[in-house]
Amino acid sequence: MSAHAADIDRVLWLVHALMAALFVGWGAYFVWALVRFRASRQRTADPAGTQGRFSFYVEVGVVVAEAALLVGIALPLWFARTSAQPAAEGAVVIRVVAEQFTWNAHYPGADGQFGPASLPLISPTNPLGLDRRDPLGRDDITIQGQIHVPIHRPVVIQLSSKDVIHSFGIHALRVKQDAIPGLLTPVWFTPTMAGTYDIACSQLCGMGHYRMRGQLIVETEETFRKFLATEAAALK
Ligand SMILES: [Cu+2]
Repeated sequence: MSAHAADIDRVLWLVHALMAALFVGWGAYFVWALVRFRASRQRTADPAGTQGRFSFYVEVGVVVAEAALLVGIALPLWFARTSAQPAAEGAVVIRVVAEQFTWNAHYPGADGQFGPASLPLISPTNPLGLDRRDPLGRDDITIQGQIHVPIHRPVVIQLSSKDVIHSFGIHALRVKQDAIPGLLTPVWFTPTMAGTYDIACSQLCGMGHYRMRGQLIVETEETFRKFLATEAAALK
């Protein structure tokens, strides 16, 4: 559903395979220890077997293996994912502001620049406090509960929150990022399949958390342009 989804799935698979191996291995060892050291076979504890260096080497081996997983696989993947923000040209840049209990999408409009927003301007009809008198804000498009994006183009979302910590989760696209008040956090993805996907808040954020849903609508470039044109026309 998104360009990076297969990589995330591969890592999830690896983590599960490793956990399964550990679970089976430790479970087997546990059963073996129960049988081997049962009371009828050996009444009193005998520390002789624990005095060698074997367990020390095993522990060093475990530390080295885990460090290798972290430094060799996890960190490079994380840096590759978080440092590769697509250039603004060619990408669709959208501000998404979370609030209890909905998602606000803010498109920069024809000028490609976001208008300023301020707290005193926030009202039921202007949930983002967008300054419509400012030349940059006049053509901006805001929409609640839905985010429209074109297919096969990188989407960069500047994520923030109006009230508490929320989390922007689109499970079908393997996207998840916390939305934190006072911070602008970028998150990006390239949708590869048209359709409507659930946006689910993935941090417990209050009584209405369960209904904090939104829709991500992935559509053709043409339909996306039509959507922007219709919204722009409605502003006049
Ligand atoms: Cu939430």
